[in-house]
Amino acid sequence: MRQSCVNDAPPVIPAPLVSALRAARFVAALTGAGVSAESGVPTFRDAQTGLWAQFDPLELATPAAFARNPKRVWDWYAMRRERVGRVTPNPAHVALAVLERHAPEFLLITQNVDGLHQRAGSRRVVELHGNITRVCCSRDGTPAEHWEDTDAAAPPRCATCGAFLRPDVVWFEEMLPQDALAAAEDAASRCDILLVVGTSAGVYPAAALPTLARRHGAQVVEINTETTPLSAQADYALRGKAGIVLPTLVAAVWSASAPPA
Ligand code: BV8
Repeated sequence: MRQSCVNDAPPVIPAPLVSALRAARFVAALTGAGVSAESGVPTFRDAQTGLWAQFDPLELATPAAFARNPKRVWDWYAMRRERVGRVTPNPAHVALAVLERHAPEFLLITQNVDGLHQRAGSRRVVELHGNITRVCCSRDGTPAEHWEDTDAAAPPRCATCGAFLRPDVVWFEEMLPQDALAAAEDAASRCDILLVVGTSAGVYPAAALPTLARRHGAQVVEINTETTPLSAQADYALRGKAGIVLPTLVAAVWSASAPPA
């Protein structure tokens, strides 16, 4: 069932979906870059701007790119880290934090690396692809709390072993953190409803989670401004901006009831 909001008007949330969310024991959410778009964080597929316009993210976010030109990759992440530090969560992030307080069981599975869900108050968060605000040793993953980015030709180095530091994110062709993926797959297998918000559903294994949820009997609700490869298999496709649709959905389902203490 498709619902659209035209010109940012809040969508009508289908009554069966309202009832299903009220009755749901376990609600899970899978988010992508679209949930941070209204905070001013460019989506992964947005055209890169300025110095980075000539690069495809798929060619920067890889171990080979880092091995080939560590300073270029380090600087791309430093620019994105600085940008993320300047933005704030939007109503979509806040709505998911409110939803967490209402649902008997809830898990937020994010592909995003910007940390905005936690800044909006979400506590049950699984970061499938790491977090751009964290930095670690490129040799053994040891977290680095402080670093001096003073060398114009190379990334900062690990204070312990001298290897280059790197962003604590999962690059393409790197394995996801096993504990994060296991928690996400468990939630997809057990949830009653999976909200899939602001993702082009094209990066695996995250993109396989909605299929896993449906296979285990969950209803899948897609919230996106556009149609994606997931849209056809979603039980509900709410077309519109996450910052408008999610608050509307949460209000329609739980407005009458205060969140449990
Ligand atoms: C792995 C961190 C094993 C870094 C990221 C061939 C077929 C299938 C799979 C593969 C294949 N070849 C290789 C693979 C595996 C590969 C993959 O899936 N590739 C894709 C490109 C085909 N996956 C991997 O490599 C993963 N690891 O599989 O390990 C392995 C080992 C060796 C070799 C092969 C496999 C690791 C994947 C993790 C990569 N790291 N991020 C960084 O951020 O720099 S992924 C990165 O891109 C994001 O984290 C995110 O996950 C993804 C972008 O997706 P979205 O979040 O969906 O963003 P996007 O811009 O695409 O879409 C935004 C959506 O929002 C749009 O739909 C838009 O309409 C919507 N929208 C916009 N505004 C709004 C909105 N919606 C609502 N409201 C709005 N306001």
